[in-house]
Amino acid sequence: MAGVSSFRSTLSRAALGAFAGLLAALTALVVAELVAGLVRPAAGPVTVVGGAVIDRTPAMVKDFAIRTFGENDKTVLQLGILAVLALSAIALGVFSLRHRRVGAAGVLLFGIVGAAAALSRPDSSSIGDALPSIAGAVLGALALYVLASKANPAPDSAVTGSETVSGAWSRRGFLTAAGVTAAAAASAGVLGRFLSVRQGLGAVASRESLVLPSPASPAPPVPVSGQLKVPGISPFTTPDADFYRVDTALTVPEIDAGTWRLRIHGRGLTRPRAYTLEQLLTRPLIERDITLTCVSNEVGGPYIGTARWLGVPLADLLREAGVRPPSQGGKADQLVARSVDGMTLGSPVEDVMDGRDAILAVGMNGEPLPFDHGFPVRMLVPGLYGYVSACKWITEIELTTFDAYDPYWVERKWAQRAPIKTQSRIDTPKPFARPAAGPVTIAGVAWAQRRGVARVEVRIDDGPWQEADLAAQDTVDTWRQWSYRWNATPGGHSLTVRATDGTGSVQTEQRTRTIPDGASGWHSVFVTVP
Ligand SMILES: Nc1nc2c(c(=O)[nH]1)N[C@H]1C(S)=C(S)[C@@H](COP(=O)(O)O)O[C@H]1N2
Ligand SMILES: [Mo]
Repeated sequence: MAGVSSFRSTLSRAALGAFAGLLAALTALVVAELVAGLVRPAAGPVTVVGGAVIDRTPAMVKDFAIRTFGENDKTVLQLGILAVLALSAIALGVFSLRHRRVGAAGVLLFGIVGAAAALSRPDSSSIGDALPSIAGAVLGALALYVLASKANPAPDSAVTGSETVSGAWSRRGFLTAAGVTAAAAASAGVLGRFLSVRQGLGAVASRESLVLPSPASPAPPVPVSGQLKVPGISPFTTPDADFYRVDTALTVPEIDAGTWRLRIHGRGLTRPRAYTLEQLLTRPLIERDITLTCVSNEVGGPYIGTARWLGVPLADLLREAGVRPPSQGGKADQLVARSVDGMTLGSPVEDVMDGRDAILAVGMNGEPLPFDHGFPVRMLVPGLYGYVSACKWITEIELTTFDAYDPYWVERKWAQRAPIKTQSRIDTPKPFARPAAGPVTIAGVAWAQRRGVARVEVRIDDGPWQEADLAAQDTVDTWRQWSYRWNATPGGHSLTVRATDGTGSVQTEQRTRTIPDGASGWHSVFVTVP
């Protein structure tokens, strides 16, 4: 009997400890986020630890995460961090019932890890970035210490056996302490939320009040014959809300356009330059349709989209600053773009200055850039995968060499140079669809930026390659829609597509992985005709 009841009381003591631990951890987190709201939102512990994890994740794992969780990869990471914290909090809480000093010290240790992560972030510029984690940990440790004390019998109460333990600790004292802690955490949480919303307001207002000038060189309208009306095909222009997003930012930078600056410096410049957004907007702007593609896109994958971009021609800006391409004796062969969150992307100077429409974009489909896509300014270089060209939230351009500097992804084993490979995708029918026998429209998109798409062919099972109908080409920098009328017969069928680019090269059948310079191979879809 005594055994059972002491087991039960041990269990309820453990629950008490777990509860204390969780409450202390919650306090720590909420206080840390509140202080981050005051110092710098991006210095919050979950953001900095998440960022540090992302940076240290091997490319294969990162590729797996993007593949498996898609654009939810960051949510999964944050939930993972919170789960680790919760489990540690429970363990520390239970442990602190017996050793409350050590338990509290354990909480402080987490604070030190958070502070170290904050200071090691590439966008950290001040020791103040350690403050959120430290402040949170101090208050969390205090909360755990007090709760653990209240959960124990007062020192002078006689403990005569396990039966009396549960009676000896001050239930009321513990509940009061827990209530006060919870209320404090809740108010800190509300205040923190308020502060971070207010911080973002300046950026939001600057975006809302931004009036995009009309382009000196507008894009011609997309030809009507460039847009097929097949249900299920990707629209020629991808709406902003549907445009894929790939980046390492756990907190999307919200930049106030009024304080934004772009610095250009490095080799071959007569002198460093700096531009405000206003200065950029007084220059002649160009408007172009450009299809952006991610190197992490699997064959048949979703990380591609086309938008109408408005911005400043980058080559003009560079030429004005004295930069020459290597082919004309320029000293720098790599242009490194740096974002406010410390991301670096390197493009060949030769490509940027060879006459293609490399731009510093301010507008996307008629609107200022959405925050997710780089407001206020991002770079785009047609023909290059995003990770070597499309810097969002750009704030610095440095002219250097490929020998002298490896940007973020190159340091992580991706290729230094990465022109986009010729690819095609079947949008409809979807994999494992069950279309009725008879005429079925197979359709999709094909792309080979800078070279253009000259031909698309479709193959049913092991049959001959058949020419698909092509939508009119918008430009060589955009994808091209295609369709093929198939007379479907009952049974299982595999549908395959391949494209030929403007130079006459046929898309290779050879399957490669996304690492190091983009996936290749043919896209196939299996369907069953009932
Ligand atoms: N600052 C910053 N810019 C970035 C990235 C990033 O992680 N940080 N990712 C790049 C990659 S890998 C791609 S494919 C494109 C994606 O742009 P999008 O999110 O607007 O589609 O942005 C590029 N620019
Ligand atoms: Mo990418």
